[in-house]
Amino acid sequence: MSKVKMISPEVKNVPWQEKPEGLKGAPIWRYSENPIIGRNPIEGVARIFNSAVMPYEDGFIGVFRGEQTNGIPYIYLGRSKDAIHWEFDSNKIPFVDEDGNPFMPLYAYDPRLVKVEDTYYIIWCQDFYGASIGMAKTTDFKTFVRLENPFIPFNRNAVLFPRKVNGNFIMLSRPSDSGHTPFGDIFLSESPDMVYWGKHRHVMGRSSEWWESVKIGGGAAPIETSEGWLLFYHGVSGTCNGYVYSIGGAILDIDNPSIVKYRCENFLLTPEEWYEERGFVPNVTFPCATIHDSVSGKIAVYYGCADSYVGLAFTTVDEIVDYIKTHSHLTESDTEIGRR
Ligand code: BMA
Repeated sequence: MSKVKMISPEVKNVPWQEKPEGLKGAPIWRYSENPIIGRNPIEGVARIFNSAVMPYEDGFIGVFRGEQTNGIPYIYLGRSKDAIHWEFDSNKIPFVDEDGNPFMPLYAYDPRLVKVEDTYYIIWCQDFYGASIGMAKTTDFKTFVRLENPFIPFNRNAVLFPRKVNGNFIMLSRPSDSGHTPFGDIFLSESPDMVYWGKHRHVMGRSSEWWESVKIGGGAAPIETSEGWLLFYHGVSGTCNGYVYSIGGAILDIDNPSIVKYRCENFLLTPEEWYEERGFVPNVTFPCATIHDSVSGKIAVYYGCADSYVGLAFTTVDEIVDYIKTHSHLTESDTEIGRR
């Protein structure tokens, strides 16, 4: 039984490995068999990474960023019994518009998968006169209906909350440029209907900590806990050899998630294994989902590695919340509720 409560279903078959002996200080530990998805996983797809998974029926389901052999990313559906070994559909997800006509964006990447009430939402980055957010919904993982784009360009990083707050859907996003964006803070927007988005608020900015001094962006769908919304996000540092993407952690106010209660000044995980440091884009750890069990307090974090692989790491809600609180450092830009 955990001290901190996660307000979410029990997931008995959450993937899990105990923390290795002697791993001092680190609040998250990697799965020893990482990466869980290697190169060329589907015919015509060179790499799968930055992907989101969740429990479904008696197993798990996920939406995967598949980089085709022509270099263009699309989203593929995958299923698993244990959330470690995955089987993928050989074709990309066939989105349709609200009239049932085929809709396929020019490209689609970094999908998130979030269930709100009885509907599963997929949120990703696609072209709309530059990088923008695309969305679709499904209730059966057979028909995927494209929704209106929530935001105008440019924006490439959106994460939906798993329940409405004060009656509205809540989405984090990171406005950007159309290129490799040398800046970026996390903002929050609300919607009564998943069509019209407003009440935009600033949540948190890139910080003075070196590991996240260039830009930050939402990661996994926030986990509701008795301490607030637990958010795993990515933070980017600029080096003379390019960007380095690490995983960070914060806890947002439960009723007003634009307020940051705690924000960890240390990264939780940074590239250091071969599959994180070496690949199509070296030095990237990019969280997109968690699977978590409210009874045991176990959390499995899914993250893209070096734009080439999917990795899995573990923590518990007690350990991660304690670590974030112990190492919390807030700045003025984390606590404002947004300039009107
Ligand atoms: C970001 C996104 C991610 C990617 C990262 C590192 O801008 O495009 O998909 O993992 O760059 O290349």
